[in-house]
Parts: sequence; structure tokens; C-alpha cells
Amino acid sequence: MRMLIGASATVLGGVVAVGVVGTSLAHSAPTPPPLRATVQGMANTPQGQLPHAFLTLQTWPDNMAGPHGKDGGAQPGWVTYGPTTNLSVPAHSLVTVTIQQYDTGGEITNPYFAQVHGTVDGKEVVDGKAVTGVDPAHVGHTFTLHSLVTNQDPLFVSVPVPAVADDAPALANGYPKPHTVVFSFLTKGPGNYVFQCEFPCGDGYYAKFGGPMSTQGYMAGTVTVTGTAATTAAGAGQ
Ligand SMILES: [Cu+2]
Repeated sequence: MRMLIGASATVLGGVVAVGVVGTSLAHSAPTPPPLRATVQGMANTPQGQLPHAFLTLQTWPDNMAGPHGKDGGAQPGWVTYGPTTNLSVPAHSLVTVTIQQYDTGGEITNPYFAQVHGTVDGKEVVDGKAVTGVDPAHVGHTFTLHSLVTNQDPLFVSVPVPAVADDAPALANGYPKPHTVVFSFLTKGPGNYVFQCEFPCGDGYYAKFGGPMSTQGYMAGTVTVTGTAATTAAGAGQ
């Protein structure tokens, strides 16, 4: 199955129009079960008290430590999100995502994506420091979440994760010390969304937006917003 990511605009609250990468997403098979955000208590948010859900992801420079198996699977050299790229978060909740970023990077094509968009406070926390963006010359990847359809609540979140230095020493696991990026956003009603990276990290592929960049299971994936606030708070339905 292939589906088209719109080269058209994602509209946020009728105000911000953002061009996203026009590309087709090829599913890798088989599709693993979704990683469900874990609800841990309630949080005070601008929308009142809401369930607080947590999710932890990694960005890997290859597949040896990622979701495709010890030997790296079919594309051991492809950059990838992990531990999976099928994500599930509860509706009407505060979702806090942690990304451990193990990859190098470079200058981003569109500096819009070096800025933080759509988080609760307009910021992300990079290695303990709250920022509204990162240096556009040193971006590793982005986590850019959006909708492909209009018959569900709009949801747009885009955060950059900074590049690890090219000369950073490898630790015992073979990877450098990661950057840690934490951000939070609010979900509305249930719906089906997608995410991808907007840094051209598909080395060796057309305009670097092909290959892993346009393939679910690598630098692209799905985010399903499930259930209702009531069922989520009771620990069911998510
Ligand atoms: Cu990337």
C-alpha cells in the first residue's frame, strides 16, 4: 500500500500554512504493533486537567539498534526512528515525548523546521534546556506530526532534534552520547495522523528525501489518537 503525503499545506488553526515534503510513503512489512503512550496521572494544562501520557523514541543512524532486528533487517544502513514507528496516544490528553538522538546531521533545507511548532509552551527541552528552536546548520532530524485528511481534529507538531557532533566518540554500545529532546503537546479527538522527518537525511537518495525518509518503519510513521478522555483516565481504551 502506498499513500501520498500532501505537497499541499497543513493548516494549523487556520493561521499557519506549512509545506511538507511531497513524497510517497511505502510501508515496510510486517507492520509491528503500535507503541502506546503510557498514561501516568493527570496534568494541569491550558485545557484544564488532562491525562498525562508519555512516549520515548530514538533516532538511530542505522538499523543495528533500531526496530528491524539485530542484523539491521532489509536495510541495515538506513537511518531510522525506533523502537517502532507506529505510535498510539490517547485523545484529549497531554502527551510528553522524549527523543534520544544518536545521529549526526547538518544544515536543514527549510529553516522553518529548525523551530519548534505546536507544543504546549512553544518550546522543547534539549539536554535539559528549554529552547524554541535549534541551530539550522546543525539539525539531526525532525519529528513532524500532521494530518493527511480534514475530517478529524487538526494536529500539527514539529520539533527539531540537534545533530550529534561528527567527531563525538562512540560509547560502549557503538553509538555516541545522544542528545535528549523532550516536548509536550495536547491531543484533541481521535484520528489517524502521520509523522516524518523534515531533515533530508536519506543519504544516497534523490534530494535526500527518498529511501528511509519516505518509508514508514524508518524516518516516517503513523500516530493514532485513540479513545476518549474518560476511558483513558480509567486506564482503558488506550
Ligand atoms: Cu531524518
